Amino acid sequence: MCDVVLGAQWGDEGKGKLVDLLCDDIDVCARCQGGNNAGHTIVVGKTKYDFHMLPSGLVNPKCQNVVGSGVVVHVPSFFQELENLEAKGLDCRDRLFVSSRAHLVFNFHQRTDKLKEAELSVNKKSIGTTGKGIGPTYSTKASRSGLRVHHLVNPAPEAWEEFKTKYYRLVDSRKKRYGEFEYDPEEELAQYAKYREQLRPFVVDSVVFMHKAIQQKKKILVEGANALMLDIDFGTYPYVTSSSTGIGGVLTGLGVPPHNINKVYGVVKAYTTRVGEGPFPTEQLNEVGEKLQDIGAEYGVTTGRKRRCGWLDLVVLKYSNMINGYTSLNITKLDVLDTFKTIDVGVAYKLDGKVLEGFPEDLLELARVEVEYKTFPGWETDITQIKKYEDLPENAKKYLAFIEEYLETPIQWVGTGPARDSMLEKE
Ligand code: 2SA
Ligand code: GDP
Ligand code: MG
Repeated sequence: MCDVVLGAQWGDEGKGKLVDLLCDDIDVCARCQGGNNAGHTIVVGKTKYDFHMLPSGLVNPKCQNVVGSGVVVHVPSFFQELENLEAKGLDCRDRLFVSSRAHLVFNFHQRTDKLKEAELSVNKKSIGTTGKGIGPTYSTKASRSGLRVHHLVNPAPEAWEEFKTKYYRLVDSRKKRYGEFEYDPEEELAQYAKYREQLRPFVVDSVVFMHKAIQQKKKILVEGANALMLDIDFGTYPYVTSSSTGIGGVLTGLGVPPHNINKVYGVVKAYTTRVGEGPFPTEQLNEVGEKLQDIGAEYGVTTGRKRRCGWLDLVVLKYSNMINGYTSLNITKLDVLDTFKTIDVGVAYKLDGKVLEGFPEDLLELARVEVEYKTFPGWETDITQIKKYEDLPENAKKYLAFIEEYLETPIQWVGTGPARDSMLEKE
C-alpha cells in the first residue's frame, strides 16, 4: 500500500519533515510531480538537508527512492543535488531511481520561464515562479514535443540522432516565440552526451518498479511537492505551478492504482504562507505578518525569497480536504505562535453578504471576499520542549481541537520545532 504526504495550503507546510519521520518505517519513497522548484528542509541533529527534486526518503539509509514519471528532471540539478547530499555523508547512488518516462527540463526551459515572467511583469502580472523551467517543461510535455529520460539514455546511435533533432526543434520554436535569446545549444548537447552515460544506471521503468514494490508488500510513501492551492486545476489559477499537486497527481505521476492508496496525510502549517504572487485572503500585511515571517524564518528553500504570511485559513483547508480527502493532519510550526497574545483563524468567506460554500475559482470574486475570523487567546508559553501532546497548554489544545472539528479530520501530529524529535503524536 502507498501512504501519501500532501501539502494542504500554498506549500512549505513542512512536508519534508513528516516524510523523514515516516521514512523510518518505509521501504520506498517516491516523488510524483513537480521538479526542482520544490524545497524541503530536513534537520537531523546538527545537519540540515535541502531537497529539491530528489525524494526526502534519501535521509533514511534503508529507503529506496523513486523520481516518478510525473516529475520534470533538470539533469544537471539532479547530479548537483545528489553530490550535495553525498557531501553531507548520505550514501544515495544505489537506492535512487528515475522514471524513464519523466520529462527533461533543459536550460532553455529555465531561460524562457524567466523571459515569460519578464513579459508578464510589464502588466504586473508575473506569477512569481521559481525560474526553474517548470511551466515551460510541462508546456512542452502537454504539447507533445517534450523529450523524456528514455530518449536520452537509449544507447542506440539513432536514438541520439533523434534526440538531437528534437532538441534543436525545441530550441528553434522557443526562439520563434521569444526572439533570438543568447543560447549555446552545442554546449548543452555536449553535456547531455555525457549525462546519457551518467544517468543510465539510475533509470527504471517506474511502473514495473512500483508494481513490484506493491506486490512485494513494501511500505511505500509518496512525497507531494508544492501544495493543493498551487495545483494546476484546483489552485488559484493562473497563480499556480504547472503540475497536479493533489491526490490526482499521485495516480497520474506514479502510475499506481487508486485502490493501493492507503493513508493521505495533510500537512498544515499552523498559520499560512505563500511565496510568489497570487491571492492570499488571510495575508497580514502588517506587524503580525512580519512577526510570523521572522519567527517562522519564512524564506524559500529554493530561491531564498521571503514568504508572505498570514493567519490560518480554514476555508482553504476545507476546500483542500474536499479534494484530497485527508485521513489525518500534521499541524506544523505551532511553536511559531507561542508569543502571540491572540490568534485569528479565517472561518468563512463572505461575498455580497453571503457565506460561500467553496473557494472561489474567479480571482475577481476572490479579491472581493470578506474573511470572517474567529479569535483565540494565545498560550504565551514556549512549547518547544514539550514532549507529549497532553502536556501542550490548554489554549493550544483548544486551537487544535477547533481545527479538527471544523475540518472533521483528526490531527495525528503537531510540530513544535524544526528537528526530527519536535513532533508530538496525538494518541
Ligand atoms: P513554478 O516555479 O512554476 O513552480 O512557480 C509557480 C508558483 O508555484 C510556487 N511554488 C512554490 N511555492 C512554495 N514553495 C515552493 N518551493 C520552494 C520552497 C520555493 C522557493 O520550498 O521554499 O524557494 O521560493 C514552490 N515552488 C513553486 C511559486 O512561488 C509560484 O507561485
Ligand atoms: P516543505 O516544502 O513542505 O517540505 O517545507 P519547507 O521545508 O519548505 O519549509 C518548512 C520549514 O519549516 C523548514 O525550514 C522546516 O525545517 C521547518 N519546520 C518544519 N516543521 C516545523 C515545526 O514544527 N516548527 C518549526 N519551528 N519549524 C518547522
Ligand atoms: Mg518547501
